[in-house]
Amino acid sequence: AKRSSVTLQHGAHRLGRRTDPAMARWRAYGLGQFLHWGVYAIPGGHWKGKYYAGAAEWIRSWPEMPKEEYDNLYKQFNPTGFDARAWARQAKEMGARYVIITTKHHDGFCLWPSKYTSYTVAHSPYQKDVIGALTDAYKAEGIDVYLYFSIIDWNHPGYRASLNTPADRQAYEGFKTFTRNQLLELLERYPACKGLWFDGTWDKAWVEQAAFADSLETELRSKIPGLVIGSRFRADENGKRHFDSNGDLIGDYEQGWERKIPDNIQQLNGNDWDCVMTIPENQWGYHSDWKGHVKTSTELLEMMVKCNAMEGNFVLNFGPDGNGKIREEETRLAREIGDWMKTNSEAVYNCGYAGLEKQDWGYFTRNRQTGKIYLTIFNRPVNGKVRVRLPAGRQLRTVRELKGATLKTEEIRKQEYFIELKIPAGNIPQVLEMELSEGS
Ligand code: JFZ
Repeated sequence: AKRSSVTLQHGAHRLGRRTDPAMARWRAYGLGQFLHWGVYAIPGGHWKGKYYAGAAEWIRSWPEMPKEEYDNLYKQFNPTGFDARAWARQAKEMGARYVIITTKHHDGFCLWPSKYTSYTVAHSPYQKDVIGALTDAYKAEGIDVYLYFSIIDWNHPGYRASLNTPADRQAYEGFKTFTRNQLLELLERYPACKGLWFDGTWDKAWVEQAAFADSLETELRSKIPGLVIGSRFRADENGKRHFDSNGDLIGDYEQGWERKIPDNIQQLNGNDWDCVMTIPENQWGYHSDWKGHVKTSTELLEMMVKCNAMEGNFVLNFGPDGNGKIREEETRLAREIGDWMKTNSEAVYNCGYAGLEKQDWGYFTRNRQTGKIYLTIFNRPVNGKVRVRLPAGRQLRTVRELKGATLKTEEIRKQEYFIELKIPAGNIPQVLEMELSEGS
């Protein structure tokens, strides 16, 4: 049944996925790194001996935090331990193919020397352009750079969450001009940037700017061919976010999977998507004292492959400290993930949905170019035999370890097989490659 559709001025610009090479490149990343860094890394989730239980990058909004004191923290921003190349090397070692960097979070502090505000790194004791250093360093490692930008800006005098009076509206016009200037400035300064990751777009004031945001998005896209922008930038004229009033995705990929992963591929309606994930439960910026569960590398690897198996990119967040260092826990996880990626990344890069039903032992992924099908085993059966079911018309031809032996298989019933694993049970997810043939 055809759904009813309304005519929109500012809805989706396109139905279905982008098919151009820049988007194919985005789709092939598999694994990305998110970086949340700003002046919130200085208090690191504490103020005057008190513990802030919220996300560290939100500490300014805490009643215990005097706003004038927070807004002067930049005078202490002097991360002498910051080495952009060390971060980039670590990301490369982990296997990240792209990075998303906070140029400006909700607090408004700019990690680049913006000429439209004095609340930037240029006016801190550090002075140097952090975004420039990171862009160069990641590029040198072959990692594509995406810029995170918060529309919410607690520092700008014209920023409003809602527009209730003519004076608000007037102030907000100044804020819109400022926002446009900053975005154009970023693309001009960092032309290697492959895309923008927008945030802080849920306020009523911004949601009402459908026409402005739509024309700004078009303008930004005209500056860098192939620029990738997700669904979290603009709303349609009815205030619908991510999906317009017809249910069609706004932007290039669904950007709503924040610390959560869809259960099945049907939920995604064929759209591209990313999942951004924290290592502790909900901390993006540096919090010196993580409470609660901290994810392990095998948990994170499972999340990544699960995303890949449903055509998504997995983006793991890092929150460097106020001195510019990446904490020990994050460094260890990056190394563990990288160790696994060194042997197994062919099941990740440019791999997506294999067209086979999800099974108990783990995830199928399929390389979009070669068509090779991989099995990543997270739940190893106690008998050491992986039970694989295939759809009618397809038969199992061979299964092998990556760069290893062919494994013994047994047809246990029609279109259902045991694969006998060779390596002993352990805590490292194993990847197998499988060849199928047509036939019943
Ligand atoms: C936002 C920020 O507020 C947060 O500090 C962090 O930068 C994160 C990546 O993005 O937080 C969100 C945004 C969207 C959702 C949840 C938290 N969401 O869509 O569920």
